[in-house]
Formats: sequence, structure tokens, C-alpha cells
Amino acid sequence: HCTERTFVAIKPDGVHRALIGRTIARLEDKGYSLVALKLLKPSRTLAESHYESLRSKPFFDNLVSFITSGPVCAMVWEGKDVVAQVRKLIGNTDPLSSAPGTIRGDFGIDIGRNIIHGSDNISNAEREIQLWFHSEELVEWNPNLHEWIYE
Ligand code: DAT
Ligand code: MG
Repeated sequence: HCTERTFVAIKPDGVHRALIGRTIARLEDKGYSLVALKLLKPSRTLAESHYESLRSKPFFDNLVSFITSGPVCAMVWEGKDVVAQVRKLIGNTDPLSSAPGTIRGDFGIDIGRNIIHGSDNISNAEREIQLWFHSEELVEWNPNLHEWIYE
């Protein structure tokens, strides 16, 4: 049974553009399962620690202001190779370089409005899940569809 998990967040632009449903549908369609979900306005502290590796970048302040500006739909998704596969479904950081068929490629134009976040590796996924969720918010369940998705 596959217990790899990743942290996914629909950023304020994705929420305002009413892309929550379509984004979730793409991950469900692939076969991944939802472990946790909440809508929140992240604090500056949360946003700064989420993006702490980018603190020295010139766009850091804009990025943190943007993420704290509006609702974020924070999620945890689970399944085989979910970290890498969700990054593929999301597409390149710059939407103009993202392939059609990816979330950023289909819905975005500017890098600062790229709709969605997905953890870039397993250890960052674990760090981000702990940062955004309490362990009681992570739901253990056995999706019935698994026997038709995994061999
Ligand atoms: P990703 O979100 O694809 O993991 P990242 O971790 O390098 O990309 O950067 C986090 C976010 O910061 C990214 O989604 C959008 C913003 N960002 C990255 N590079 C940028 C740049 N050159 N100019 C403006 N914003 C940028
Ligand atoms: Mg990143």
C-alpha cells in the first residue's frame, strides 16, 4: 500500500479564479487520494517559513504578500510516486514554459500567478505537511477504488 504524501496548495489566484474543483478533479482523476483539506488565509509567519529557501530572492516579499493575501486551499494527497507525479501534473514554475495539459500550462500566464504549489521532493513534502497541518487533520482511510488503480 502506497503511503507517499505530498503537500499541494491552490494559491489565492487559483481560489479567486474558481479553479479549486478542476484542480482537485485532476488529482482524483489520476488516482490519488485526499488525506487533508482546508481553506485558510495563511499568516505571514506560515508563508515565510513555507518559502524559507527563497528568502534571499528579489521576489520573496511579493511572493509572501501574495500568498497571505487571499484564501489558500491547502491539501495533502497520497499515492504511489505522488510527489513527482503531482509536480508533472502542475507543470513548470513559469506557466509560459508549462506544457498544455498541465495545470499551469492550461490556466496560467505569469510566474507570480501560477495557481498552485506542489512539494518538490519527499523531505520537503514532509516538512510542508507538518507546517500546514496538525497530525489530527490527516485522515487515514482506504479508498475502495484502490484495487482498480493499483495492481
Ligand atoms: P515552484 O512553485 O514551481 O516549486 P519555486 O519553488 O522555485 O517554484 O518558487 C516558488 C514560487 O515563487 C513560484 O511558484 C512562483 C515564485 N517565483 C519563482 N521564481 C520566480 C521569479 N523568477 N519571479 C517571480 N516569482 C517567482
Ligand atoms: Mg517550490
